[in-house]
Amino acid sequence: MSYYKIYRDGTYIAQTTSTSYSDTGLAASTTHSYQVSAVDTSGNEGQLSDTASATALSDGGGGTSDTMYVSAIDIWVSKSYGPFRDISIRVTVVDGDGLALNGVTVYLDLELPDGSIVSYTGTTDSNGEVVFTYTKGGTGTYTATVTNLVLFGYTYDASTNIETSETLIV
Ligand SMILES: [Ca+2]
Repeated sequence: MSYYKIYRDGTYIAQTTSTSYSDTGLAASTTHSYQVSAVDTSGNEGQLSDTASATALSDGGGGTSDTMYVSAIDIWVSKSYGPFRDISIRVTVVDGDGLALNGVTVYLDLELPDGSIVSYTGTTDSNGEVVFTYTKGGTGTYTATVTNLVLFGYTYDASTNIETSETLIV
């Protein structure tokens, strides 16, 4: 095997030696069918694969406004009762233009004083914020770390995070 030929809607568009391919420059929200064939080192092309279909991103994708990142993590004691503490964590997510992003699924790990991890998943509101609360905690060190952000049409660019984790000593 030497390379692959890629067909969109029955028309040859590209060749690649990679096992993955990203198509660009498509009209927003259009659906296309794709097939591949393998070409051997003698130039003989094999049979076309079964058809796979894909839909272009609604906004075309790829621009700087289609990225998102964590603009803030805040962690505090939201309640004290006897030996117990409730620990709250607020995560704020913005898009590439710095505007609050609604509907982002936020994945967060909270490391407890005993070193164990509690994982949370939540969705941001219209202020780009989601609050998680760990109840009946003891004293010690709590560290909250955002592990992923997911929203259709957006790419999580962790390299632009203002904060990725925050620690509170209770
Ligand atoms: Ca902070």
